Amino acid sequence: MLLYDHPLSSYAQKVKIALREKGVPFVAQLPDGFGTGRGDGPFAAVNPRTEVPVLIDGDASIFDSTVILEYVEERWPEPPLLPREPAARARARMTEDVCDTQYEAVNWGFGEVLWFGRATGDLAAHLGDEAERQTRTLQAWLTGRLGGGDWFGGTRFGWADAAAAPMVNRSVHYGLGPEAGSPLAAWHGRLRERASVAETFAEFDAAAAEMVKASDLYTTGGRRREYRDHRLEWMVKSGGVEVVLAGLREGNIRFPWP
Ligand SMILES: N[C@@H](CCC(=O)N[C@@H](CS)C(=O)NCC(=O)O)C(=O)O
Repeated sequence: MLLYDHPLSSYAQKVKIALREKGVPFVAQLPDGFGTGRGDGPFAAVNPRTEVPVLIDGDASIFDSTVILEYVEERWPEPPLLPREPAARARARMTEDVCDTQYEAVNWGFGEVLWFGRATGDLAAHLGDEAERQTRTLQAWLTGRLGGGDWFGGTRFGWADAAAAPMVNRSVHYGLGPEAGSPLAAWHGRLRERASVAETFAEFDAAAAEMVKASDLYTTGGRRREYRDHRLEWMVKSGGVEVVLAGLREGNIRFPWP
């Protein structure tokens, strides 16, 4: 089984955690031409959006991390990641949805500034402040959903944990992690001790160290960053419309297919 992957992608991390929880072996591969938006080649053939993750399982090729997660849960039901009770299942899926849309966008936007230097001076400081404020809001929301449990579903690691893990861990990487001693920090500590997550976070750490060296890839290096839905919204609502306009002028950002 092949997973088109980028180790920094929170969406791909969510899928890898799920596969590892279920003990499903896979080979992770960075697609050729990733980040260019090129519409030819084997990657675009299986996902016209040219986004990771994509799971290839025999004749089935599946894109979108939520769709993949549903597939993985149905194809390898044990151990289950979703709880049995309908309201609890909906709750897990809502946590995932907020992580995939609002939380991921904040992390991504902060990365555009911190890793790729898309803003400098006052604008960079402002976007950094916005990322921090919004991160705190999202972490407070997640803390409420965690409640007094070890995991988001209570006593069992599950769907919402897999979805939230890469988001909160990315904040930790940025120095915006939950306050030491808080329930969310304790949850993050438990995550790091779990084999499926530890392996996935180690891949993230290795790729993040490389990213620092390749920080001009998306500004002068021929790659064009995809500005889509929640990410584009984040940049605009947080005061970075100039970043979008400059990227369009310089041809180093793109919008999604088609
Ligand atoms: N909704 C999709 C989003 C996937 C996505 O945006 N992936 C990013 C990496 S985090 C990507 O591959 N972007 C393509 C690019 O930057 O060229 C999912 O959940 O899988």
